[in-house]
Amino acid sequence: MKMDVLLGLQWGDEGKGKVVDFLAPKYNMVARFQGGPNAGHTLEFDGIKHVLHQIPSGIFRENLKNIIGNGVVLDPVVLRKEIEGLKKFNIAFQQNLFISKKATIIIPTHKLLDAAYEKSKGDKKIGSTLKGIGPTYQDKIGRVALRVGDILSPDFKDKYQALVEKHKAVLKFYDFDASELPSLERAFFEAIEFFKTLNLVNSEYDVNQSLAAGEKILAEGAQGSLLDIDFGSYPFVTSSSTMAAGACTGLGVAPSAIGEVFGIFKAYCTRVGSGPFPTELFDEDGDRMRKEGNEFGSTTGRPRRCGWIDLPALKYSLMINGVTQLFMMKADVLNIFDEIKVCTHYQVKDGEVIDQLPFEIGEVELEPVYQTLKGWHQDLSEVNSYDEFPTELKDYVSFLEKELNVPIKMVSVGPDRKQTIMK
Ligand code: 2SA
Ligand code: MG
Repeated sequence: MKMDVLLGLQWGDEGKGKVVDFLAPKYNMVARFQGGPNAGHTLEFDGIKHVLHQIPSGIFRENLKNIIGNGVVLDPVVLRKEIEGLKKFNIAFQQNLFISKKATIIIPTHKLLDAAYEKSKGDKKIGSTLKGIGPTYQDKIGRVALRVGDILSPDFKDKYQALVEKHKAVLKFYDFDASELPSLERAFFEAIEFFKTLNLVNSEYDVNQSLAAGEKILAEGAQGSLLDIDFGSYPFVTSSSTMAAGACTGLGVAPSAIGEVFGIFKAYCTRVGSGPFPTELFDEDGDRMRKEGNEFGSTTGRPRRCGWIDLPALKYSLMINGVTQLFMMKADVLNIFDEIKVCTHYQVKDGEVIDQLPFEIGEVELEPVYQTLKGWHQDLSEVNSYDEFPTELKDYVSFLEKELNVPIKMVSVGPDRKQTIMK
């Protein structure tokens, strides 16, 4: 069997959680391969809205294993809170949740460092979620990080202390107030004890054995391709590999074992945090999108920047990920518009018209070149099948499919599980 990969094609918040939850019954296992508590995956069913940060979005389905892979950075305090918050739903964590011993641990000073680095950057800040993601991956690559398996070792506290001393020196360099640390450490060590009660495994074996046994796995991406550490708008990116290839390194699965690559995109664009966003709207249309789409960060509550769909950026994501199927989310948010704009090219200021993302995307001024389509101006909440879609929405879907050259298999018309229309 092959492992399918599900990814966001924009700057995160495309609606990945909803799609994983929707597809989950077809799978035996859902696995997270990168990112950490900076993710906020929203799922809605039976009138309840759930936001997951570190736990894979397959957790609400019975008889489905959920894996947190080696590529993830994990905050034990957040994980504990998340698991305790889900207790009332009678989820069988002992049977259904498995954590890689090779996943990296976020310790309290990583969060302080995240804040110190951001502060030192002034108005050039990344707009990090301040969850400690960057500093933790930095330590992983620097070969000094603590991994989940380390918590079982008798010298865990010594290893921890050695790392904290280094961090303290850096915090001092940045003249950063670390007086919060003792209380953060108390919560951290309590969470570590809780952590020891969970299934800590060599998940690369679980994943590969499951594939060998003919089971189906869905790898669940977090953030989006345009935030990828290599291909995103560096330095305004997250610190992990958010692309399809990241699922191989983040789980220990061979590239030849990848099956479908599901690309999730919004019918428009949003971005939270700093960095280039060519189609960003600063006018009333942008405000209407934010309001209609409830575009506020599910982890930090920050208002998201909004704009029209960006085809050069989407095509780039399709290229680096080898996407085989597209899922379009939040089509209903565009119900309110008379006209729908699609950015097909960029006009470089005092330069040529291009359809590729330039290396200097952060420095050159790009004016989007739009093609305008007619809006459908119709409520979609009662629509049950693709045939019932208004013509203008069908035209929008066909236009995108033609441009992107990948089939759009599903269109989401609302937050609920049921508001998912297959094509
Ligand atoms: P970080 O914290 O180091 O990963 O931040 C680096 C950049 O990556 C962006 N980023 C995100 N963008 C969209 N959604 C994310 N998750 C949360 C959500 C965001 C929230 O799902 O709603 O609640 O604010 C996410 N995580 C990281 C971040 O904005 C920086 O630009
Ligand atoms: Mg999100």
